[in-house]
Amino acid sequence: MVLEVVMDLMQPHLMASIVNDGVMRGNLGHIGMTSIWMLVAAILGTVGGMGCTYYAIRASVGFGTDLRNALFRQVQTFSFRELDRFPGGTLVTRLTNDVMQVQMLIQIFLRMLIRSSFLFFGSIVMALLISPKLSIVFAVTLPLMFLLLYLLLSRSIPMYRNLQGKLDRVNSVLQENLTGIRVVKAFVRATFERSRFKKANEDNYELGLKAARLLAVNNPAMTLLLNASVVCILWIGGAQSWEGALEIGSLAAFITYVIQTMNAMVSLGNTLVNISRAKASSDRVNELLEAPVSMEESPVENHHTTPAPGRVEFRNVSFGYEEGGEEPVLKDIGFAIEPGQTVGILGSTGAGKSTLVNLIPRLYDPTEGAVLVNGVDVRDIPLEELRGQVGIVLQQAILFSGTIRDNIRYGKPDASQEEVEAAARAAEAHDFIAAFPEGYDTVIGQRGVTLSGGQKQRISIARALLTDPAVLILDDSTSAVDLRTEARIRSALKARMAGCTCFIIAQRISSVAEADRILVLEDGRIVASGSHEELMASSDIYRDICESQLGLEEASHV
Ligand code: DUT
Ligand code: MG
Repeated sequence: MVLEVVMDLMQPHLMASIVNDGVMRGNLGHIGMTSIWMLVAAILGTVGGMGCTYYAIRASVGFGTDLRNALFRQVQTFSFRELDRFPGGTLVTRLTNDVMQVQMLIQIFLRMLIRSSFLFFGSIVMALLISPKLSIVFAVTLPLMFLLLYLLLSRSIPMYRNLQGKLDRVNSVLQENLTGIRVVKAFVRATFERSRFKKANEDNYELGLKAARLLAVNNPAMTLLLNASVVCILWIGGAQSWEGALEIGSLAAFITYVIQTMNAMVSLGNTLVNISRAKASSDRVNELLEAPVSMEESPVENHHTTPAPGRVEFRNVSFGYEEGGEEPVLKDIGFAIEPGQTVGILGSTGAGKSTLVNLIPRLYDPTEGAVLVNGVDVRDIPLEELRGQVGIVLQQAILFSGTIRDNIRYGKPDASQEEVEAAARAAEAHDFIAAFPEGYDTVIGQRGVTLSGGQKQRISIARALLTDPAVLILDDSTSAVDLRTEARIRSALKARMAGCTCFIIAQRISSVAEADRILVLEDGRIVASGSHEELMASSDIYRDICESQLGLEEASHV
């Protein structure tokens, strides 16, 4: 860049030499020589410019790539709490659009900002060298120029920052619609969504137009100022040249330097606008990078390894999603489950069942009290080890794009075909998988769209079974499976997971009636606990639930 700018600064100087020493004195040889020098300077300048562009792009693209990697790494360290704070949509925007903006900024910075500042100061120095007297013009034009720029920037910078917010809005409406497009269609809300998008899009357009108008007024004003100063220079410089104090070629070069100075200022202004625009993006990127990760691994000296099998204990556990304030979701939960026992958890929707089991593999940390596995606080067990021992089937079955086999062995990538098949059989998934023409090699779409809800649930159960966990948690994992299949899964599980501690969350009494222990959760508290027979004898709440389901399809079974 320095090479390009120096060559740019040389050109008017060489031009002046051609006029002064060549044209005015009729020296054809000098004209030829100097022209060649001008050509050489132009070529050198171009080479410098190309080199600068290449390295600027290389640096900025490399920076963008590193930044995206760093962000991705950061997101991977997030616990569920941070994931709640940054929903998927904004993560995508931040990792793509915002990183892109910052990347552009680096490039602009490396090229335009450096070029403009060098050109600005260089041209002033060159002009001073030609005629200190004429340079007085700068004393008038520069302050005026700064004033104009100040007016422009002070008004356009907030506008552009706003514009980034409008763009965010367009992106988030788009994002929401893409993920929810099926719901939009099912409720015939396309017209509404279209107008919502149109509104966000037009807001963006209008603000963009307003900012552009500001620039449209500014540029002619700058040009006016520029032309006025050229007239002044011609006026004063013309008189000097008449008196022989200034050669005509030098006057022409001087004017060129003034024009370069002013152009550099205009592009400096534009660069500043761009920078302020990218500032919004870089703030958003930083917010993500600097988000404190709430779930720290405890120091190594506190670490305990827990030999399987899994004994699970809750000691006076309370938990709230919002820190402080709000009423907690779980209140003073206490129970202990011996290895190999099966626990059923019942409770109306929103009672806190999923929240409770999520504390076992430490997807969240309790606000008060402690969760213990084999007598050790889960916070003192290395995360990887803990989660290796606790297999959880989350309430919402999420599969990855890829083959069914790869999905099942997600937690144990080196599992053999026999192991995969055995897990699939226990989850009652083998038969429908084998019925696909390509069997376990069947590729499923991005969210497993080619499978039914019950099929997805069974594949996620197989995925959890394959890792042979000491503690298995099924969070309403058979809700989309018919009763007969569910009963078969239950007996297969009993055979396969003998000795494993199981937590089964369910809505149907029949799913948990055989459990060693049933916990009934209501509004974040355990209101009844015991085996089916004990609860039938002692708990009104449990009997109520039973009676509401008895007489329905499950009566015979229970
Ligand atoms: N909740 C949150 N944030 C979350 C998840 C849940 O605030 O990320 C609230 C909603 C509800 C309570 O916690 O009031 C308990 O939710 P949970 O998902 O534990 O309820 P559930 O018993 O599993 O309900 P369902 O049977 O509908 O799965
Ligand atoms: Mg739930």
